[in-house]
Amino acid sequence: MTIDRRTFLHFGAATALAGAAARMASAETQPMPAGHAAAPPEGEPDHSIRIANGLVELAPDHIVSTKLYNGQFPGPLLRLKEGEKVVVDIHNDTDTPEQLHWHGQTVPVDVDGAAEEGTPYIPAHGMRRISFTPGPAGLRFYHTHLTPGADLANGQYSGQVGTVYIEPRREAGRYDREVFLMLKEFQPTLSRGGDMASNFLANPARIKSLEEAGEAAMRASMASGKPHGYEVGYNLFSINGRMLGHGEPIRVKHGERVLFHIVNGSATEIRSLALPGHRFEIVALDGNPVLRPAEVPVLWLGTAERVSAIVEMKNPGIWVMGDLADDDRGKGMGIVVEYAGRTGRPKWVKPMPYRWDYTIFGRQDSATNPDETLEMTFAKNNAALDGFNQWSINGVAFSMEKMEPMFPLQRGRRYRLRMRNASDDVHPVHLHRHSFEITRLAGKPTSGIIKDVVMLGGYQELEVDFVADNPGRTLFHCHQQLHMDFGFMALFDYA
Ligand SMILES: [Cu+2]
Repeated sequence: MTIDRRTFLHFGAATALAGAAARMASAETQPMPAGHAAAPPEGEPDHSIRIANGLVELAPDHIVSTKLYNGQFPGPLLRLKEGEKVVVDIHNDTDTPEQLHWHGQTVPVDVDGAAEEGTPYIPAHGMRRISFTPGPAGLRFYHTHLTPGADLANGQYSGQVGTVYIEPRREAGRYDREVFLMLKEFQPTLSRGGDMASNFLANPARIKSLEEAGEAAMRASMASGKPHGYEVGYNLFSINGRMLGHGEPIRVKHGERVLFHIVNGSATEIRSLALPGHRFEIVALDGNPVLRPAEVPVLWLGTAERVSAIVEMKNPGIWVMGDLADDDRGKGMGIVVEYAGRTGRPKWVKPMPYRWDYTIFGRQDSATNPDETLEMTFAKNNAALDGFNQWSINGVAFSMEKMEPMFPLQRGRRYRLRMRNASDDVHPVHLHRHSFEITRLAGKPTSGIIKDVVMLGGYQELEVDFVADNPGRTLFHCHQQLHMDFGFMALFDYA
């Protein structure tokens, strides 16, 4: 498809560059500490978000009490406009300070919503007003950014997740309407050893040295009498806050082209999604238009990843759009798609095996050379912290007391992160306040895929590049809540 989208992509790239240039210019003319913004204006806010406890009716016999945004789950969909400044008031009606993170946006430190970077807390029973210029365009989201640790009632285990859609100056593609989907689990519990899918990534080849290191560490831990470290499982699963079969179906017409904007709002889980008899034409990853839109039968989304995909409705019936895991779908992870004029029970058909491959959406050649490469090795210390796994980057577990930057950067340079995973877990790694380009995945050079979260397979390597063009402290972490809370974070810093 189509000249239109290609034209858009070029346009999009050009405006993104112009935006970056404008940001740098304005930063140069206003003498302010790195990464800090001017005080927000007075008057009425454009948006108001209130954090408070409330109830979510996942199904008539499954009502959960948790922290919410504006008393609803998901939080209100915020439609912002690229480049048009907004003022947002965040009220906190709870007894504990909060952080609200604008995931995937290139905002300053004091807006971003991460205490590790220096964003002020939203005080308990207080309010913070922030102001920022939304961008980049596309599907983003907002979520709480605390460190709940072993407290599964808090942090992103709660219902504090909402979608942001930043309207581009010109819309991509041809579609009839948009549907936003938020994937989210409730009622978390601790378990020993998980059942999370780990064999769904393409190019599953493992790096021998990483595997030997990881397996040796695990054997030593077991030999010392330790059990497997804790994992988190869930009792209830939902799309848009409703268990499968309990919300309104997505009502479609034959021939309609529906653009799905899908957010994985999970604290810890990787999700899959299929719609029997239909294919997804992926047009954007993490909100960024892809170079080469491609059709896939199944979506895989790591924690905090987003997919925008068009589905042409050409197979009339009543279908279950759901997770491939029978257990999770059985406990609610799905939504019914209902064609006009059709009746009957929703039908699920297990899709053929399919491996997820980011590289089909980009180019199979090398990206621009970086100015500098930063090496990172991720390791797990099994059950080392009161039964929880401890995680480290280059041997250092992040300290929430010290919050020391590990990687000093220089503004304007292009950095390559060479990430090596010495564990068997899949890690959805995330960089705050910047987007990155995937430049090598499981040994294959690639370019043109822009994201802010990417899954790194067990005992695999991954390289991403980013340009240091948004000064201040910048948090890098695994988006799996258990991993980030127990050491898997690091700070970049540049003026
Ligand atoms: Cu992780």
